[in-house]
Amino acid sequence: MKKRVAVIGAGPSGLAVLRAFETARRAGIDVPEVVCFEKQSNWGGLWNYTWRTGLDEFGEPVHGSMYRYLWSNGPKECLEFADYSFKEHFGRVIPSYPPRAVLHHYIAGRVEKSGVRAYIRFLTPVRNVVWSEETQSFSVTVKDLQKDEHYTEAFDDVVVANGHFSVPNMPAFPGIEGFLGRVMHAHDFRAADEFAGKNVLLVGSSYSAEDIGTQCHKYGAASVTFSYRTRPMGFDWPDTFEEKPLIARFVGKTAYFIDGTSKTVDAVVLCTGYQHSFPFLPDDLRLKTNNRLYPLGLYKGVVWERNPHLFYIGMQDQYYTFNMFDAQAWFARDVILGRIALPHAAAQEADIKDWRAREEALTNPFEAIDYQTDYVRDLLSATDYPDFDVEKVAELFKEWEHHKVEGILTYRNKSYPSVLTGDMAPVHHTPWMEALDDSLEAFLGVQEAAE
Ligand code: FAD
Ligand code: NA0
Repeated sequence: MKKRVAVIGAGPSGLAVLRAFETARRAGIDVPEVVCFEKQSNWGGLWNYTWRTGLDEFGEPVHGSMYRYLWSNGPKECLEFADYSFKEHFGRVIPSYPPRAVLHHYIAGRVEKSGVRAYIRFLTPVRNVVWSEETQSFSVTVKDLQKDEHYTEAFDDVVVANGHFSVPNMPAFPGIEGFLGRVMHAHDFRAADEFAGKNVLLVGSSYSAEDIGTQCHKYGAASVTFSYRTRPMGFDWPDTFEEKPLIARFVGKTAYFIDGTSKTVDAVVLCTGYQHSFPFLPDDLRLKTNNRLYPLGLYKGVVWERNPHLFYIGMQDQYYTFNMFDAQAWFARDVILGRIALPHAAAQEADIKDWRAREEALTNPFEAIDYQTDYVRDLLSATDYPDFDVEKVAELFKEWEHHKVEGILTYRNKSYPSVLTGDMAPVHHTPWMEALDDSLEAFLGVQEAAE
């Protein structure tokens, strides 16, 4: 009987797995039957925007954490698929920081062309995964949301690609229950217009806080206050921004910080990160980690150490995204196809410990970029995923870091060269702070007219 592989999730990570198998199949290799279960009605994962928050029309938790007016926070040249350039997709060069809809178009375009949609069962969340030692296979139970029915199928291998920026990490602060205004997590933030003219407090000092704060400013917030736990972001913020330490308590609409200062605000957005969540997995198969560059338990960051038939894609904290998911997917595919032989348990353990020790010694973002670059290079060396110049990508990431320090509101106006085609991206027709329309048509259409 043909081997069967289940893929959980059709976001960039799950789609990378489908693409990897399809590429092998088209090269004449005998590949297993692949079935991808996706709980949403379309592919693209977080990039598939939804206006919904809370529960969806089926009572399922809404996966989406992206919001209107979201533009890529890193240069597209750092995430370009090595087997499908932006130029190939759009037929011409485009600026370096596209809005969400443009990146969704790019992600979808590649898989549309490789015809993998037929392998995906949409509106089908995975509910339960059980491993049988006896049959050496998994029973995967899913729900067909449209038919309102559960069913179970057997698989030889399971690839978990359900993302890890969807289930909020929600701390509480004394008095927050009495806050006289809007309180939400970044997961439920949808549009900055809501905060025009308002004073907004963002808890956290990472990408969500930085981006939602600048969005609120762009769309007319009266002031933006950040509250950090460990250290401030330290950018050269405009005058209406402030960075404060942790909140001690709320009284009415006023936040009191641990340094004794206070700020009266209209809304609080908890930009406090996300939890890895796998409610469909039993404890012995379940990755337990926080958001970091090298979670424990995964050989090469991909293969579940305790069961080599289980794989995880995209579970690391991410500088690299789409191209790293591809490198991981190609690796998982080749283990499943028997083209990569796994070393014995002690060697796997030693490899994981080595990567983890290196991760723990990192002291700044530049070292972290080099570290993830090494990781991607290591994966690339094991498969036939098209080689790309990871050293050049690392340089672009470092330039990006410098550009953010130079101007947190202007870095998205910069351009970078493609490491695949060598083409320099054109400057966008409108500076990011003035580009209020984030549609694909506005981004590409006016560009055409401007050329
Ligand atoms: P996801 O995109 O989360 O996709 C997971 C998929 O699994 C979803 O389709 C979901 O519906 C499905 N799923 C979940 N549970 C189940 C289940 N039980 N059964 C079946 N299906 C299930 N990265 C960048 O490179 N550039 C950016 O600018 C950028 N911006 C971001 C902005 C925000 C607000 C966030 C939260 C993340 C951003 N990212 C960005 C990082 C993002 O994580 C990756 O780009 C990418 O979406 C990760 O892909 P994924 O497939 O691993 O996960
Ligand atoms: P993210 O910013 O949502 O990005 C996810 C932050 O939360 C850290 O600053 C952490 O502080 C803080 N925090 C956690 N618990 C806290 C508590 N109890 N009190 C106060 N602060 C607390 O999450 P993280 O994990 O980076 O930071 C958590 C992903 O979303 C990223 O990959 C990012 O690229 C992506 N993203 C992209 C965009 C765009 O592209 C926008 C938003 C998010 P500490 O003390 O641990 O440092 C536009």
